[in-house]
Amino acid sequence: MVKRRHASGKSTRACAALVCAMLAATLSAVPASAAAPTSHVVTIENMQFNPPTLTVKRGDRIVWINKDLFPHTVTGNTHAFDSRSIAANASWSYAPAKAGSYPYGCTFHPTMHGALTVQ
Ligand SMILES: [Cu+2]
Repeated sequence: MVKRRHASGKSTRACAALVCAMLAATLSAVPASAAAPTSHVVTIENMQFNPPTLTVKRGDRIVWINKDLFPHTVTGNTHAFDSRSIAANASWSYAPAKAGSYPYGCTFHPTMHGALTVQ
């Protein structure tokens, strides 16, 4: 991955710059190909993934946003993906390339479960 500086002259706001940058990249960097990928948002709040189940297409991007005051992870049960720790008010995104069913959870809180289906 090549890290690029902000190319635009847009003002950099003080709001959680990293999160904003990630979201902006997620929402604006989608190539205008024939089958444009869709972005999906899963909110992590009150120790729950919401929505708990989500069906997407290959190449779609899912953004998990942690709205709790403590960290969580988004970790596939088979470790097909693993966010590692997502801090409070931070987010993590993932674009699955392979179809399949991916139950996942939070390694910090074993009661937290979600499921991702990729078509
Ligand atoms: Cu958690």
